[in-house]
Amino acid sequence: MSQTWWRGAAIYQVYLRSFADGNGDGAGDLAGLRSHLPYLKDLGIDAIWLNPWYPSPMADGGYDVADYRDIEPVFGTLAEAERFIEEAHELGIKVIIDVVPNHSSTESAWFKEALANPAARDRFWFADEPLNDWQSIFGGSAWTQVPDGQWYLHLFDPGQPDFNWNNPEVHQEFEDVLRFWFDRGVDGVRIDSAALLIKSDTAYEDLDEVHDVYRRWREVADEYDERILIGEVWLPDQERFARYLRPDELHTAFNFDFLSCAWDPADLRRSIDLTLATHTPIGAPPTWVLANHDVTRPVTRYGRADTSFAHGGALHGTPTDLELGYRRARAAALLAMALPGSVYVYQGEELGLPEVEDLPDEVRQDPMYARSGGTNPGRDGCRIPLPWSGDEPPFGFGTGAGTGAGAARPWLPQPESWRKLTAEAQRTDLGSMLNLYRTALSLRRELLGDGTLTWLPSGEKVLAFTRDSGLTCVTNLGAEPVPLPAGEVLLASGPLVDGLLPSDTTAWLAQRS
Ligand code: TEU
Repeated sequence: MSQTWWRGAAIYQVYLRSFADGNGDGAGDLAGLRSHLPYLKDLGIDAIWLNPWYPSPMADGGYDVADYRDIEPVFGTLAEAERFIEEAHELGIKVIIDVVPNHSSTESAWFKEALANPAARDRFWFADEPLNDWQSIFGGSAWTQVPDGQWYLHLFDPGQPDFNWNNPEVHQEFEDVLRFWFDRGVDGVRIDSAALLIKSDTAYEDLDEVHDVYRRWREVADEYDERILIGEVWLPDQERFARYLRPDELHTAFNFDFLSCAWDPADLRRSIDLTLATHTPIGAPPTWVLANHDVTRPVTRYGRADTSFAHGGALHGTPTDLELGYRRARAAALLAMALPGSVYVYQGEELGLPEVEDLPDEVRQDPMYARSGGTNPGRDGCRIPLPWSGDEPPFGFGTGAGTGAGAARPWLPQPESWRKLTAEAQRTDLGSMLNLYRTALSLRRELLGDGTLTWLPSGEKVLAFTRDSGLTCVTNLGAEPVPLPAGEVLLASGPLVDGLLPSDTTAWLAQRS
């Protein structure tokens, strides 16, 4: 791959706990991931991004990190992680890991030291009383009291104490952590909650000093070949967002504006234009994201009356037309994959998995659910263990799971109806979501990726553009079928009708020369 492999990459997000269980204990692990590397190679992705794989009490699915230099025993060992990195590289797949610099875990050595010794509290935000009335992003107060009476700040769960980035030790620690993983061959890091690190007494989002952190991190990354920094930056203001992508800061950042869009031609076109307008002048490639481990799955979201995504708006029990959502998710995938820049695929997206909305309350694990008093269903519904094969749960998720007495069930239950959605069932079905993704990713590799886009004239319910290679992408978001421009149809998200592109369908065409 070129020096700039990441500019046009297709990056597959692995939520390790739910990907594949290699030892039958009910939780996904590195052994499971390693055994499915050929599947990912065959799917046609360029890189894997793994959610946190570090030792963790799992107060927030691993985003509460107890040790940044080791692997959670449920997932495997450091030696296995190194083996995984080598095996991925042998297949030509890059490896991106998650780094969580905003907060730690109450089980981290630093926090335990701070609890034991009030003189060792400066790496976190401790105070005699809460310094403000901030609310945790998961609900409830952002301050928790410790037994000796002081309070500490946690923007997320109480199990996730925030670091004090005014302390130089915190800077040094994370630069060392980056080197620790780059030395082990990791190709990039996804930076969790990247805009929240720096705090004043009254604000914590997007303070200017945060850019100094990333300038320094960029210097560290540049000590190595082709290592990239990817920001998780949720900011409504695109000008502010673009500041993270200046040439001496992060390489790319997730495009949450696009992810949050309704299935609506004007909204999508606005977001695409805005994205290109903010990225092009600074030379940063855009990213296109439809799903991740925090977001209602697109098949479900696009089947509702309100197809946009907003945090806290992930309410379950909303009437949903899953067939409609599925058709739109196919069309959206081809649209996203045709846009210039890199694209993310969240595990299970390629299988067309819906959100699981009917989990029994007692199995829900996301702290958002408990901390909102149950008013927010949380994010467990998009984190259900993948269905690989077979006719009944656990659908090949675990080698041992469910096959004998004492075998553990997957950590979240899978719906019976997923028998139709297993990777095995979809492999031989040419019309399946899996084969749509596979074909699209292969064509994308040949004809798309980084570069420019030219809009074509079209009706207002249609998005039509060509790419440098001549590939034309047309998405019909209107109710009526529309004619296609001249050219050979290479791929379509659904069948054409009398040569016309039906509602909620995308086609890719090659121009006739
Ligand atoms: O997410 C940051 C973030 O802002 C989200 O928490 C978002 O507000 C929430 O998911 C609502 O849906 C990152 C991770 O992606 C998320 O999984 C973690 O829970 C969070 O950081 C804390 O580490």
